[in-house]
Amino acid sequence: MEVVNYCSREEYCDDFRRNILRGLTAPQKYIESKYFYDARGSGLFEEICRLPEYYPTRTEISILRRAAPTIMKGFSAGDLVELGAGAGRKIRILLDSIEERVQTDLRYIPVDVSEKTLIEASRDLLLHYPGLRILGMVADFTRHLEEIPAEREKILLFLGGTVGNFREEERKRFFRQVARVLGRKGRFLLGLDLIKPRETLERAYDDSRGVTSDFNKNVLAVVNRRLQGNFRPADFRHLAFFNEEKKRIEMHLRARRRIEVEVKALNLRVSMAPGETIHTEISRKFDREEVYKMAFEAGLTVTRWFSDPREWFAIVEMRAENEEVCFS
Ligand code: AVJ
Repeated sequence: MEVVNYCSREEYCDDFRRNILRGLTAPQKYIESKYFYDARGSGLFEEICRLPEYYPTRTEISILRRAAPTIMKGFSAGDLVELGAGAGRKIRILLDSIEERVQTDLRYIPVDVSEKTLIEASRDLLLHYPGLRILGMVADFTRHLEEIPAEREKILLFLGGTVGNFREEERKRFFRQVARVLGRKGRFLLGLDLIKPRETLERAYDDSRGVTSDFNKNVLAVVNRRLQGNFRPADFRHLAFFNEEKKRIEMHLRARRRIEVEVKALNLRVSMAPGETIHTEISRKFDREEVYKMAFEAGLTVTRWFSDPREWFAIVEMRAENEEVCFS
């Protein structure tokens, strides 16, 4: 196993400070959802994935199981690049679908901002696939996509529906970068949550056991710890609703009373009126037409569409549209 690191702590902290300052002084206060995932937040997210109401993870895994042989057919030499790899559970489904008699020369390239997660997951994976080559990239997939090795044919995986957390302009930029990185034969596998009845969506983001509420409020503890803040999570209520016009779940933290908070490291005082909210997440839901349009705008073509019988979630395969050449 080899690991390369593209993230510096200073850069991360500068970015964090800037983002929090901007978000907490905006007319509609916000905190970006990428900051949910410290150690406790990642643990709470794992717990969310096991909730009966939270359908995306379970649905995506069932789709992946069925699609894996088709996806992997003929791909015996090349790189499997996974953005936001996490615990590495999904890659196993792909590796397990390769017929045993096939000789492979595959390399797994997990990309994750957490070096600890990356190394632990890779060690674990090596116990099951001793011959697998692994190149871990400690990197932020919104910034370091160009660092992905270009030489070999690749499948780029971005699963879990995380693309739904991007704002529209971030998503466009991301897709264009992906198109560039893919190269001539590369494929992009994207996990997307689809539009469905409001009740199902809202239950998934406001579960009866309150795990999503804890997950949402944990972001305040992240700000407190990193920037010497004194938010009291109990002063806020978890709010999650489907914004039909914008086709997205929104999560907010709503002040139960008047709030006066100090964020010492930013030299910032924050006041909130009762009922005022901090917007903490968007989770965009898509339909087929829109996916085709997004792909097209970035110079990508949809080549396969895998879904579940209820069409609650999709794994979409795309390729970059390249100019034709006279050799191959
Ligand atoms: C990690 C982006 C897939 O948007 O559904 C889960 C995060 N937020 N419950 C999502 C999340 C609230 C999740 N993703």
